[in-house]
Amino acid sequence: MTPCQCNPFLDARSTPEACLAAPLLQSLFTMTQPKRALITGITGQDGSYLSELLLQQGYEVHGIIRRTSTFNTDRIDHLYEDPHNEGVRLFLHYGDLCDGSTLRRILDKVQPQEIYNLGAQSHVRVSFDEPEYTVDAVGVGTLRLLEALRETQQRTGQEIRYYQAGSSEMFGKVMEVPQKETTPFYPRSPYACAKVFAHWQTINYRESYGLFACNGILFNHESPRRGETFVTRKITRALARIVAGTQKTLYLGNLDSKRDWGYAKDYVRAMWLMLQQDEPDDYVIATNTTYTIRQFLDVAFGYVNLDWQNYVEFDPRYLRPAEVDLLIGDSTKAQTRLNWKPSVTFEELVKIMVDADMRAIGLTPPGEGEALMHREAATVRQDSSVTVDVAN
Ligand code: NAP
Ligand code: G4F
Repeated sequence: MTPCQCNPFLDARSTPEACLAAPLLQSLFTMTQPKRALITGITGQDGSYLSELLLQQGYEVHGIIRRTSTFNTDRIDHLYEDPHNEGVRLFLHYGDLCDGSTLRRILDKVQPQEIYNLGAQSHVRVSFDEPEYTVDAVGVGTLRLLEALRETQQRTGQEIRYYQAGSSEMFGKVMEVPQKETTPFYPRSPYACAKVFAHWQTINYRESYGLFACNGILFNHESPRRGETFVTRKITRALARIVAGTQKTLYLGNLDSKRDWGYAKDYVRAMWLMLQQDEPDDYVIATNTTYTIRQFLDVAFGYVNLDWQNYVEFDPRYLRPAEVDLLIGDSTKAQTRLNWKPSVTFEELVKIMVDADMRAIGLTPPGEGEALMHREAATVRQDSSVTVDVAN
């Protein structure tokens, strides 16, 4: 009998029948292995929530982190375990979107089935101060990752699905209200221009090489883990200090721009859903509502019975050379095809953030936001063995 050479799941004594059954055995083996995902930007707001979601789904999660002189893993510390322990499913690798050879090496080693490209210099105002670096990390970084993916997939023959973290900033000086997948882009910052480049590269790789690559066009999404210099978190953090009596004034820029603000946890679910579909596609993820910064201030300060006008002052340093005045999304496509919808309203989001920032500095918050978080955490605990930090 000629021994079977064609499949590692068979040994030399396998019969021809077993050889025919080998593909089935192999796919059964693959099905019982945890899926492997690789996340760039795992230490960011979205990276941390996405890691939680994937671990809850049973994935093995690999994240790329940058070497820094101080620890930058605060948002994922509650998920991290010593890799020497048995059963660990979260692994971190040093790398950078500006370093293509390292990206290739990591892909080669991890061989993920899904990649979520969330890494970015994501601050719009800062992108005017550091345009070259922003475009390198956000734009060219995406291209480096897509190339590494293409090469790895070609070499291994194993499909790698790709998610690109696109932004509503790409709509910029909006050509249509509300904005949907077909609305033309008009980017207004180095960051947004780089995201447009990354968006079209993702489509180009999908169409040229048949990659399963999706663009999420996500509108602003916030949480207690939002970076401290984005306007929502800057407000809720300052408000907590004002209540504590340790801060008197909050300096802000343009209060008239409008944003479609959602809850980050809802948005990472949409990323995952995109990669579970039969076909790759691009989706707007938004709440379909819009509010000014003033309205955010009204709800946040009103929640603790304060009038923001007594505390907020204008500082022109927070203005941008070009502003995006109005963002409001139309996420009908995602709601219809992905069965995705936001679970948290604008008012609820503000309260969640105010409560968390008050609690973080030892105050007792009004509690409506915390009640929402606990309700959600209880649901998650019912179907998961992964520890999730409910206070965050
Ligand atoms: P974030 O909190 O600013 O996190 C950005 C992540 O990217 C961090 O982990 C950061 O690492 C990492 N990073 C920065 N430069 C990098 C580089 N050169 N190489 C590798 N990693 C790098 O952003 P986020 O709010 O979670 O957003 C996630 C993604 O979605 C970003 O691409 C953002 O542009 C996009 N997006 C966000 C929103 C939103 O409203 N949040 C909306 C639309 C699109 P460090 O921790 O070391 O800095
Ligand atoms: O909170 P922001 O800095 O967010 P922005 O510029 O909308 O960008 C965020 O959302 C994008 C999605 O649309 C992401 F792609 C991007 O990565 C980032 O996550 O500013 C929101 C608005 C702006 O109009 C800004 O001019 O708030 C205004 N603003 C007023 N005072 C301020 C301030 N923004 C900041 N960061 N700081 C202020 O003091």
